[in-house]
Amino acid sequence: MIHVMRLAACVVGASVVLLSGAVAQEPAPAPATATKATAARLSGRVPVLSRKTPAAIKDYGPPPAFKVEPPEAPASAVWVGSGAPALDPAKTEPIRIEQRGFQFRPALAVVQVGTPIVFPNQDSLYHSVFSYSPTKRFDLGRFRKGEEPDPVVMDKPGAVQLFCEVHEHMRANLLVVDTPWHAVTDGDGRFSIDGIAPGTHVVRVWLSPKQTVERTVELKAGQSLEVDWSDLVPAAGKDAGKDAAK
Ligand SMILES: [Cu+2]
Repeated sequence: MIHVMRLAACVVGASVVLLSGAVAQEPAPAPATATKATAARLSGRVPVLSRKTPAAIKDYGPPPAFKVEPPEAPASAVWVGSGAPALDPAKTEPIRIEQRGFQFRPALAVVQVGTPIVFPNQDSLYHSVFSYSPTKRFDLGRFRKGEEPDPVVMDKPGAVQLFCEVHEHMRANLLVVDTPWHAVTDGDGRFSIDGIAPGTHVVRVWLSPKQTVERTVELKAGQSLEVDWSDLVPAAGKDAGKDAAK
């Protein structure tokens, strides 16, 4: 019932799917909405830092009774602007973060505030997903295949690190942002974000739990801007190996 007004406002926008979060509801600086004619695109390349991945199997004790698949290749994340109101969880399709091959997949995700996350276990043994991050603390307890826990709604912006209590090597990063314009890069750092309202925007590039870099772009109506930020953090190269995701 509370959301009737927001829904009505969304219908007015041309790009409901991308911009439903961009309808101003509060005095915080909300990004303007874009129409099909004015929507801009930002694409390009950012660095991807190599990461130490924790050993899945300790070199003592009996071998585990399951096969640990390799973790996903590292990636970075990019988001444009801030100040968009939260999505309505009841009207937002949940994002899946599976446990598969004894790894989180995806290992990096970026979602808008209000997005519910589901954690399906695709393995034959128990997992136990939890987060101690101040952005969202939760502990799903042990669950096995077919016992999908209730979705967890990400209700404020920030970073969430995910762990499994059973398998110490498992970890994932979830970035909760207050903008509908976001992307995870491919393994080469390439990204593309569509539907951005024209204007001057702060762009944030997440490289690791300890490194997020800002840039500012000016996007004109209908513009497709390609940036090469592959040397965004020239000094980070030599430290990249130390920058293990915790
Ligand atoms: Cu696990």
